Amino acid sequence: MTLKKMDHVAIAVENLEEALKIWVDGLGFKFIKEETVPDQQVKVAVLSSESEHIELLEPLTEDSPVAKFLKKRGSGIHHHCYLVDNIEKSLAELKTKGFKLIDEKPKRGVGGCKIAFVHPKSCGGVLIELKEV
Ligand code: CMX
Repeated sequence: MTLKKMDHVAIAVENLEEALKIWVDGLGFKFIKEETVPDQQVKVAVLSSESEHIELLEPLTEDSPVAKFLKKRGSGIHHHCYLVDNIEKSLAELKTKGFKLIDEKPKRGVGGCKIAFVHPKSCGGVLIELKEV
């Protein structure tokens, strides 16, 4: 399988408006867009620097993955996302290699892209998102 390149790092936040003060007003990231992703129960702010982008994730519901993460660990890096050419093929390859998949089939992420998550227990404690654009 080829992870083509990193797409973004996602950061779990309690409140997007407050987080934007840090990342946009303070650190100088450019605000690209805000979007709700119903499949993942999050509101997402996409930000960019000159060469990369990050996503800030605010949970929409109490029992969503990001809400659980915040309760357990507080605000911080939630996952890394990597681009792949063919997400179904990549998931099948990772499964064959013994990785624990959270999503056996892709879901819809920001911009309607196909996305799927690989469990942090299989990836040295890091939640990995695969994305096909
Ligand atoms: N990174 C690293 N480890 C994580 C983690 C994360 N983001 N989220 C949970 N974990 C760890 C927990 O710390 C816990 O570890 P221990 O057993 O050592 O304590 C373990 O995974 C289980 O965690 P949990 O709190 O019991 O949570 P669940 O098992 O219910 O869910 C997970 C964990 C990863 C399966 C769930 O968060 C998930 O399905 N994630 C994928 C979807 C997602 O995160 N969506 C939001 C982002 C959407 C987007 O960007 O579009």
